[in-house]
Amino acid sequence: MLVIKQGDITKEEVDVIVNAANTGLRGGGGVDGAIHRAAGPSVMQECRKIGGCPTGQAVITNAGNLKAKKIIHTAGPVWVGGRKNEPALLRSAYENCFRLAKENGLRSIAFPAISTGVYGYPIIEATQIALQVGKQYEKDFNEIRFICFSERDLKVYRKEFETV
Ligand code: AR6
Repeated sequence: MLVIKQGDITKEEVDVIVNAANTGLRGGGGVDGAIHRAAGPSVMQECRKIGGCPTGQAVITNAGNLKAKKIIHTAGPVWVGGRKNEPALLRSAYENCFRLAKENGLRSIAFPAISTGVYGYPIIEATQIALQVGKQYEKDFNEIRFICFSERDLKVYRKEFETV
C-alpha cells in the first residue's frame, strides 16, 4: 500500500524511515537535522563509523530514540539544471533505499521528499520519480509512506499520484 500524508517523519511509526543525508553523513539542516536531533547521538556515531555514502547510494543505521527500528540514509543529487544525471541519481537513491530495507526484512518504510529542499530538485519531477519507484516496490512492503512536510508538497504528491 502506498500512503501520502503530511507530517514530521521523525514521528512515523514504521519499521524504517529514510533520511535525506549528504555524502559525508555529517548531518545538516532540514530533515537530516530533525532526524539526528530526535534520534540522539547513537545514530551519528554509527554514521561516523560508516564514513560516507556516494550520491544515489544508501546505508542503514540504528534509529536511536525514534519509534522506527532503523534509519536508511541516502544522499540524493544536488540539482544543477538536470544535466548532471540528476534523474537517474534520484531514482537510484530511492531504489537503493527499497533494496536495503528489503534485505533487512523491513516491511514498512517512510520517505521524505529527497533532494527537494536544500538540494533544489524541482518538486514535481522529484515526486514523479519517488512515486514511480514506490509503485515498483509496492508488492514487497506492507506499507510505503511518503511524508510531505508542507501542504504544497502534499498537493503535488496527491496530484502526481493520479497520473504516475
Ligand atoms: N519530516 C519530513 N520532511 C521534512 C522534515 C521532517 N521533519 N524536515 C524537512 N523536511 P532537505 P535535501 C522536508 O533540505 O534537499 C541537509 O542539510 C523538506 O521540507 O532536508 O535532500 C542534508 O544534510 C523537503 O521537502 O533535504 C544535506 O546536506 C525535504 O524534507 C542536504 O540538506 C528534503 O529537504 C540534503 O538536501
